Amino acid sequence: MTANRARRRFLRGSLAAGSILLGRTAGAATPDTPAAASAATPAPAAPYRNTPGQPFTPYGQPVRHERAVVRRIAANRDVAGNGVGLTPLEDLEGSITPSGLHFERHHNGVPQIDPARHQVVLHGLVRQPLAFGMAQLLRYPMQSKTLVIECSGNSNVAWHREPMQRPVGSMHGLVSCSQWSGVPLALLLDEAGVDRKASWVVIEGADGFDFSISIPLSKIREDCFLALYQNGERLRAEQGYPVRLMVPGWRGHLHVKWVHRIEVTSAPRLSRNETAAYSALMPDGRARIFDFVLDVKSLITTPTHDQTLPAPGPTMISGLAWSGHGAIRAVDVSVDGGNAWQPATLQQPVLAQAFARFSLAWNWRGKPAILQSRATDDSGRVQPSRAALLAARGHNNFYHFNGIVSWKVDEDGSVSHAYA
Ligand SMILES: Nc1nc2c(c(=O)[nH]1)N[C@H]1C(S)=C(S)[C@@H](COP(=O)(O)O)O[C@H]1N2
Ligand SMILES: [Mo]
Repeated sequence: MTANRARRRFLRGSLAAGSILLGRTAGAATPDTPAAASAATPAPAAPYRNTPGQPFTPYGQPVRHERAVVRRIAANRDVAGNGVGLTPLEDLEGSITPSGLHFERHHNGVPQIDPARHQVVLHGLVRQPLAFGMAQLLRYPMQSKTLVIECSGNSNVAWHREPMQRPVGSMHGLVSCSQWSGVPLALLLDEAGVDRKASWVVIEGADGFDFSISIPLSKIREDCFLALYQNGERLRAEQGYPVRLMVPGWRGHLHVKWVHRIEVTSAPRLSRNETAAYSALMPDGRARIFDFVLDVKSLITTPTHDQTLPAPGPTMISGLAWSGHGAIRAVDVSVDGGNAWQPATLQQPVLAQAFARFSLAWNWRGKPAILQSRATDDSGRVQPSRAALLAARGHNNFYHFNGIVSWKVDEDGSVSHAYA
């Protein structure tokens, strides 16, 4: 459906519902009800109409009315520095995650690095080992890409046997999307001169956890880069300041933060974070390891648990879709638990390996409903149902959930998480 057609349909719906609301609340409309939007008289002059406002500020912050929009932190009580902060997806619109709300996943806390003393060492199977200070790196040609990072542990509660009752962000908020700017690794590798025997690259972070990851040399050369900027400003400490690896479309744990060592090798390192962790035990007892690419996935971000639909009538269903394999081609939405599907509108432009925002105007008739979204990417891959994913991967899983997520709307308008 085109955006225009969707908008016309939604407007027709809201006009009809608006007049019903007006009938019901006539005389009692408050400025908060949608009915008041058409019935209101101009507000009395507020003080800011005739006095100067607040002074200038060196760095803008969210306004106090939005103070509740924050990451939810789940820190491991037994291991200092290990845990996550989840993006409150239900509070956001569009397809860029504000830097201060980008999810965070650390294994040993956030190191406080002085950029003047930090270096990235490039060594191993190269003609000339090199060390780059941050001031040097900043002088290389840069590229900018809008990219999703999703932790492999995102949505892991969806493997549980019972649906957990939490808002979408606190179950599925280990995914965010920023514009990242930095230096293509191919440039630095060419400068060092890569040996013919090389086939892997091991990247290591400076945090004291030995966070190292092996990535095939072909991917590193194709599109990986060292990011120095996030959404136009230098990286946040939580995102890897002063320098992090970006691996477009691949899983979150590969995006090594606080990079200080890059070793060109002929074999993967088989570090903890690519063997014991971030691999998956299959029903036949074998493990999937080096399972790199983000599967196609989508989530309805509103309505979600903890929200209540105010009244029957027009309701916006909105959410996010992404795929490591390319761009999102379509998102279909079902309001009856997957029997009938309607195409949602995608906000333009739709970028490869980035969030695509979808929406669908739905006329809720006050009856129970099950809301679902299903994404298809431009490689033709389709997001699987939860049942299909469980059948393929078994019940031993913790990582890589990309099944369809369902939200149940009850007659009273309350929304809960459901398995359908
Ligand atoms: N050095 C280092 N890099 C790291 C990690 C870490 O703990 N240390 N966590 C990884 C994991 S598991 C994920 S999902 C992403 C999270 O990136 P973010 O915190 O910027 O969202 O960083 C990855 N890079
Ligand atoms: Mo992760």
